[in-house]
Amino acid sequence: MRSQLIRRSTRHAVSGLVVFVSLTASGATAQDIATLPRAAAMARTSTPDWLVPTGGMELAPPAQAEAMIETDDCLGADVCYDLSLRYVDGTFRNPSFPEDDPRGFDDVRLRAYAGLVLDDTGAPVAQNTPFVAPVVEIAPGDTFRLTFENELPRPGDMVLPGEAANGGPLRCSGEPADHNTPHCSSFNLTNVHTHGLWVSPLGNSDNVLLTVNPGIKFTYEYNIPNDHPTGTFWYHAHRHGSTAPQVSSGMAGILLIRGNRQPVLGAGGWALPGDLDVVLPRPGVGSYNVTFPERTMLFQQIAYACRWTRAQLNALADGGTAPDALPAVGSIKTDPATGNWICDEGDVGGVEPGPVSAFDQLTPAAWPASGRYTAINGGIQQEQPGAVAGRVERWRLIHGGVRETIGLQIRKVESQPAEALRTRLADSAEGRERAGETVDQFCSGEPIELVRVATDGLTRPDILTGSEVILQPAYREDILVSFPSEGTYCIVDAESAAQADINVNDNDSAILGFIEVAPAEAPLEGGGGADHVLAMLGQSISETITDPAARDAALSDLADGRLDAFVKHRDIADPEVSGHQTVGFALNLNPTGVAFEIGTFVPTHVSNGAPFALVNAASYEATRIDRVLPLGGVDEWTLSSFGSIPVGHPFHIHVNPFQIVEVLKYRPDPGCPSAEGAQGCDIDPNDPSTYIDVSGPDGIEPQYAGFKGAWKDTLFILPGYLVKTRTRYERYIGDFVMHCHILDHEDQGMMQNIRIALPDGKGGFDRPMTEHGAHSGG
Ligand SMILES: [Cu+2]
Repeated sequence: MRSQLIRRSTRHAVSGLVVFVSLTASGATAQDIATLPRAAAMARTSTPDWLVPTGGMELAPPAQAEAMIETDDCLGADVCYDLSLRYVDGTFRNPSFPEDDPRGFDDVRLRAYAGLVLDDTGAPVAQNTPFVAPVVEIAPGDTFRLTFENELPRPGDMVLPGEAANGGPLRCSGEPADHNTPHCSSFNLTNVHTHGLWVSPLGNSDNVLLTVNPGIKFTYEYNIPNDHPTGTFWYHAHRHGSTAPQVSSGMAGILLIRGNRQPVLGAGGWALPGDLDVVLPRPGVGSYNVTFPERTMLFQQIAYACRWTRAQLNALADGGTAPDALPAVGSIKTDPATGNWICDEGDVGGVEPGPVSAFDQLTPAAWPASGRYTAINGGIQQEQPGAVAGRVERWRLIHGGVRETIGLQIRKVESQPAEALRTRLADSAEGRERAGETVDQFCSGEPIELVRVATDGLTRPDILTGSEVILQPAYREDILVSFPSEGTYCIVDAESAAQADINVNDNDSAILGFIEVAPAEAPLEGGGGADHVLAMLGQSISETITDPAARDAALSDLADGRLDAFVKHRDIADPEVSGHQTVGFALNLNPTGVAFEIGTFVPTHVSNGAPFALVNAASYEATRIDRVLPLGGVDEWTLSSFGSIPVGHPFHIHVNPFQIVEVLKYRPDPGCPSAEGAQGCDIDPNDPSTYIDVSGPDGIEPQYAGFKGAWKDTLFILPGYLVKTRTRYERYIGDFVMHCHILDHEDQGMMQNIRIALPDGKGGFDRPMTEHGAHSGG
């Protein structure tokens, strides 16, 4: 992806209301395969230092854009963006049908973020990718103001799929008795979450307890502290009850924080962290011999469906379909042959509340059944251009999807001409069930080495190299990639082990996109793999770190495979820990349905089972504060997954990230953790010898290998494992949430309210406070 940065004068020419020109955004077409899906950058109204190229080059604006929205003035150093939420029309490629079949492209109408970008002439226009929000780029020290307007219909004005009892339009009425029950009345209520930012959770800041109703315009203000880490973050909708349907509609965008801070070496080691951006300069920003072109990929799982209308059912009946063979009005259209969701010519897909069950498009079974593919920056199976063999690229990967684990691999197209792959993708009618055959047949090269340098936006203390990056919902990973030779490469979502997949039954592997790689500019030494990447990184450190002692120390670290100079958070050692928390996720099938709960747990000594017992499990209650934590405290959190439905849950907590201490495999089945010993299945929570730590670089669970010591904000908690993390409650007080990032789980109750209070536990809050669950220590 080309640079997405846009310079703007402090007060740009267009202010106040601008006539909205066109709402219809054209989506992917056959021709787009040859161009690229590129996320446009959102227009900003000030120019931070890092945006000014020192090499005398101007940065290129985004290539295409179409509509126009209103803009706003912004004074001084503030950084201001405008964002609207409204229905947007577009088109998605449906690879289950050939391109020349009318069903090869589906028309959709989805709730979407509509932002402002600049076109080639510097004029503000709406982004060209309708279902991936514009990129936000900010810097430490910025005051980031986001003026957000919810232009969706009010709940009472919604017309739902299906029909009313009198045959008229079906309206959304009433509200559910329980706010964890999916209901149409929530679908158009929203707010904005800046995922991974270390900012205040209160007031106008990253406050997801706020509701922005239809018709409301509101300005968020995020004060990004000067010591905020730079990295790969994202923003998305987070209103309880509508998070899953809205993010499943594409209501997510890339949020990058960039910086140019040099690391500072002190007497006892690194005194101040530097920004990884310093040693990964992009082409055209500064003038360096070694540069790292950048691609940011937002992966989305847009779960649109088309539904039967009364007129279509009448036509079926007129055509001779027996009445008892007719689908229900408003039900999801499926292909009788494959069960995949289909849209007929003239249909418009959406993410809407079903007439029987509001979340019928968002169940665990729905996504695999749908046959949908994960999109990259709003495009399905599109080409990512501009790669050259031997160049080292920085890929910023963001899992902005809801319903599928991604096992990212890059594999070369071998033994087949690239044109055959294009033809295959254009002509195939295979559906997701057989997508893996295409991968096997065409993307048969060995996966290339991926050099992992940051996770969840935060620079890793140690570099991790491997052939696959497992991305769970909300994960980010910054990887360095160098293509060893020219040719065509597939971006593959490899099939995961069933347990490692959020659906516990992964889809077959699939091609998510592909890349044409031009010949190397000079002969490649060492084949262009991880060694080449690390050599180039070393050259760049030599060139970009200005203090000689710091340069030598950073190079010495690199020789040990470490990036300590660029790690924001210091390790949390045992003596610093002042308290403990336990978190047990539980998905329980009970007589009234499925309960989505979080509780705490206590150790118990057992044989052949989990050595912990879940207690105080409950679903989300908006008026209850589940944990009160002291500002300045440092807690060790122990997490596990329980429940009669044994699935993993991605734990996400707002405000403060956590460091992974260890991930312990304790379940005796299928193999006893202490190997063949006779007592191997006797689990004692107080006896560390009954566990295996799988978080080291050679850990046996790929999901966790190499995570020890890393800082993250989201972590998949597999059943049968015990995850220990530590976190500091720094700087910010207030109420916020932690939750499962399978967002339909969150909407249905797998969430807790967290309060960070002043160190004495008081803070002048006037809401009634009831503590729930075990709050031990701290
Ligand atoms: Cu969950």
